[in-house]
Amino acid sequence: MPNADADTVVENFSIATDENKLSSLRNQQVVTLPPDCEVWMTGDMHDHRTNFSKLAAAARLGDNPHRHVVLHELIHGDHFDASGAEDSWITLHAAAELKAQHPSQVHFLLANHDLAQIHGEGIMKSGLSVCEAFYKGLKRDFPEAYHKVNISVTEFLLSLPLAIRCPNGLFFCHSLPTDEQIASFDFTVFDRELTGEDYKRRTGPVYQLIWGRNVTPAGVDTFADAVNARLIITGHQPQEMGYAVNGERHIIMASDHNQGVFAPLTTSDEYDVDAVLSRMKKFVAMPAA
Ligand SMILES: [Mn+2]
Repeated sequence: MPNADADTVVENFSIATDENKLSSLRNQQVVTLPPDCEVWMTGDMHDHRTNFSKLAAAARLGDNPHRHVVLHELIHGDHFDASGAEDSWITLHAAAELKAQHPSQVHFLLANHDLAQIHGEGIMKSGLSVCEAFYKGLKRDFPEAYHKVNISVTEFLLSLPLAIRCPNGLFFCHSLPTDEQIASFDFTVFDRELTGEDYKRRTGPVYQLIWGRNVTPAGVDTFADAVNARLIITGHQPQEMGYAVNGERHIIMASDHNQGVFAPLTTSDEYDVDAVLSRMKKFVAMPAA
């Protein structure tokens, strides 16, 4: 059982939600980081508690006020009990708590698992709904306060921005639409309020952005030019070796296993793909937190 009571959990999610929405770095669905800062980019975390702890400990955000950390797809991992309850709310809450403690330094990206959890359906694993398993974990751990905890989780997930930009042209988002979708993609999605239509399966630009797979380097070029990005870093597609290079302007990262990586970068240095790769660190090589 986690060492947190329902009121504390709800309070941390609520603070993190407000900080996500009200950040002075945020304009509509995009957070723009300041120049001359560090930014530690990660890939999907999927409740990998060791990697999350290592990252949070190594970042020492309190001692490094110019260091930013980007997190995404924290939920839906491998911690199931015998009844099928899954408690990745623990890592999501740890991240929300980190945001509450260092609001201007911790940033999130909306991911497809978040959207599935908001809707309560949409992703199956071994024939079981991972969203149902997540609910079961909340019900097991907060039998009295389940509804209010669940609402605070949903509101937190809904408050996550779609993208993060840096002054040096780095652009971070969870994934990219397919080539076919990019041809008619609604790029205004980054710069306006969202509606239900934006989240709609297949046709909504939010859905396309966070569910898309297998974009080609040509598609990346079109997308990157449209958002005025030099280099795009995403997660979403699993990477056994921790990362993959997709042409000259796109790197895919994973942070959800031992060989997973993170990339300590800056918001002002100019990077090409090789320069980012040379900065990457594997979680397995980091000291235990
Ligand atoms: Mn994903």
